[in-house]
Amino acid sequence: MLQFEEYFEPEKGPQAIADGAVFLQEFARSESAFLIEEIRKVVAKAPFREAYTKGGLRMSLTSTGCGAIDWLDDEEGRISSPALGPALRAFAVRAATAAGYPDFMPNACLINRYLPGAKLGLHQDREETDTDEPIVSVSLGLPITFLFGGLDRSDPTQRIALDHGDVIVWGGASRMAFHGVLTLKDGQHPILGRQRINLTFRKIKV
Ligand SMILES: O=C(O)CCC(=O)C(=O)O
Repeated sequence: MLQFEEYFEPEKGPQAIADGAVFLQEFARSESAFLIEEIRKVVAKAPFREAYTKGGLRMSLTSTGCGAIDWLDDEEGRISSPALGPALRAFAVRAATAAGYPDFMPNACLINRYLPGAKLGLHQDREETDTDEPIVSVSLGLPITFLFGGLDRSDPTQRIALDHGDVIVWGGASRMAFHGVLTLKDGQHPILGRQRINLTFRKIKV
């Protein structure tokens, strides 16, 4: 049974949520039109597809991505993903810098799409990623509750309400923290409609 700390109520501006983890409320809001256009370009080349856990279970979200992502399987086998463009990379570098990681140089962006009812259970980002580098995570569209725990799955978990344009960066002592999101509630976002899109910028080992 998970234990939850008190509901986290962020203020605007960089806010530490754990050692090495920073919440940047609304950081991406003014750039959301640009980010959505970049997502559209990626999706035109690499449409959202079903995602599976390591154990082969189908997840409730769909995903795509750009850059050094080689986990985009289709029926014919692996496909090469579109390049991670310089403007998207520059955005991620700005977010990482604001969170205290000025040397972050991502080479990939995973794009997850949640429709109402989709969720992502607690997990660590370890597969294929460089665990010395932070993760920059951007929320667009419908709001969701983000779960941020500790290094053990059973550690207490903070709940953070994420809205359109919010960014969370975790690295250092928090890089391997368990995290996930609760089930997306139905709603209508003025720009993205009935969905939430999450970008995670990563450094993938190549
Ligand atoms: O959707 C989110 O906010 C979390 C995404 C995530 O944890 C992941 O892609 O590993």
